[in-house]
Amino acid sequence: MKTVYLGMTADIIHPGIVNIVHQASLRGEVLVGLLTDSAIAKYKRLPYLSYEQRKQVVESMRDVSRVVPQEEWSYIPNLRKYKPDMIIHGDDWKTGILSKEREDVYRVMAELGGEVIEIPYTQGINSTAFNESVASIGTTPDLRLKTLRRLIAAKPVVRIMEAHSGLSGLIIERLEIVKEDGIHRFDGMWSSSLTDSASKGKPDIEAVDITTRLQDLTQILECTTKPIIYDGDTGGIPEHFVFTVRTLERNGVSAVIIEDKRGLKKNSLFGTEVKQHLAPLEEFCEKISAGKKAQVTREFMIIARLESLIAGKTVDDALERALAYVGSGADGIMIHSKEKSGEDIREFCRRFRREYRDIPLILVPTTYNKYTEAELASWGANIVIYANHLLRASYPAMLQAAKSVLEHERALEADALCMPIKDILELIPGTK
Ligand code: SPV
Ligand code: MG
Repeated sequence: MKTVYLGMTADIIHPGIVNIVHQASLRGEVLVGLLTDSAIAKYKRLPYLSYEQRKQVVESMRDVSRVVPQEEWSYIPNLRKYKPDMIIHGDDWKTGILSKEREDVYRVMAELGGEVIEIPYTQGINSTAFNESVASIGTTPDLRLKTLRRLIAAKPVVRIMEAHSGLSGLIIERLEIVKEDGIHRFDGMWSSSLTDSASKGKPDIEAVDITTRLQDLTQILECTTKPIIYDGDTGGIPEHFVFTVRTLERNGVSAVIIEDKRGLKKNSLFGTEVKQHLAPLEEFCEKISAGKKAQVTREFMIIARLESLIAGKTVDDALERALAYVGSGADGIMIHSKEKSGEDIREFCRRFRREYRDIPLILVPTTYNKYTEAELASWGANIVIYANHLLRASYPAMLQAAKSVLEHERALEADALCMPIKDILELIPGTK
């Protein structure tokens, strides 16, 4: 019996997939290479179902003989490993992002003495179109909450951008750019205390209460599906923090980050220009434990944020605290600094990674912004947060338009600074 290799994601099983599986089974035993989350994450959004769930579905298909993991987006490693007699694919890969892969597959199959079978693509039915319609339905709090942990496991570095409104959330939800190494997109959103406060004309001193911040977060939840990391400031007193944890979980937020400061919180980027009071280590450990005990789901993450470097203390101090916080149950560590060089952060990462290889490490490179995500990942970072950029970008744009109207005493000149009316009308589905 010949073997026919078929790579698939199998998040949504539709007639197009049933057809290709059947076509494969007419030619031999069907060996399905099921793409893992990390193989998919490079090019596409994570599937709705986990690998194990997708495997269960595919294994139950009558025409499938065996399911093996395909760990890479490329078919080549599995073709070399399993040496199938044939590989089958829809002819849609002749153009677009898969055409280069097609060439490689032809070359390798020729080397292996195998054959490439192309079958006509089932018109009108494909996973991408299905994914789009599923995305338009939205998500559930449970699905959204779990996605952050899956992304951390699937991606070398998870890319998070600040959102402070439905509109900024939509940019993060939709924006994609195609680069040589795949499609780049943001993986999720940061609900920042700085930008939430600033957009209300309030200082970043925990003056905007959680109820108000949650009302605004609801706008983002309503029009997006990607995971959210919530900036919990100091977390307040433990007796209050436990309620915050449950509120966030109920809303499908994936993680809260709380910082080890106490008293009147001032924004970290002031550094030692203002008095930054660090919380005593034991006190902060208790808050983390209280939060961990309060959470209902297994997947929600409580991430401890170290403010030692912000308060002018040493990397030693930060490290001692990090180890204690992990010991108290923190699911991840965020280390913050306002130094431009990044040297303090790099040293911390190196030393922290010597102690813990797998605890997620979160960096917020607002000041040390010369480093790329790949460089930060090589230091040991799992998540990179761009903490305030959409709000900071929008303010000068608004200011410029306002100045132009004042200057010219009419709006004609400001028009060139604005998006066309047609575009804003078409931006949000359902406006017409
Ligand atoms: C925020 O975005 O509110 C943060 C990050 O806490 S920072 O402003 O750098 O402190
Ligand atoms: Mg903040």
